[in-house]
Amino acid sequence: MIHDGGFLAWHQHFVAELETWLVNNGGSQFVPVPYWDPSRPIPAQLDKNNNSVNMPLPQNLRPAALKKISSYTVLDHRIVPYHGSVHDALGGQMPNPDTSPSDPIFWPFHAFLVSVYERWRNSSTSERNTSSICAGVNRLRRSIHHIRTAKKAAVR
Ligand SMILES: [Cu+2]
Repeated sequence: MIHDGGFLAWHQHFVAELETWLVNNGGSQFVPVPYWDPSRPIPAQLDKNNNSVNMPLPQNLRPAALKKISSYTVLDHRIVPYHGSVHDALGGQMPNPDTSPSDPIFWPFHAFLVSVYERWRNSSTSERNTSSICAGVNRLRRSIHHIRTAKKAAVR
């Protein structure tokens, strides 16, 4: 796990890598990777000896608070401790940074963190995207970018 300032950007990239792989290997129906919110029970198919955690997003990462976060660094510093506690509480392979990506819940959990990051990007006044229409357009632009990147990778 990366616990420095690049945490969120790195995880977004990591999830995107998996999505690219899925697109190139006949798994595009799983893209975008669905997210798992740690306040919900772990879906049975994804539970490999994990503990049920019931750990909702802390108040300071919920939508109202997110809107007031003015910098990436502040967001990153709020999400890192939550991320670490959920990893540790989940058990299975999740507490071990060397093996956690082999735990099925790893990906949907990180897709969830990426969704918090994207919600912030779309709501932050420090970004250009202040209206919901712009947010929709930006989402679309990102998926198109995704597909293009995936196609390029397939040609290589
Ligand atoms: Cu992690």
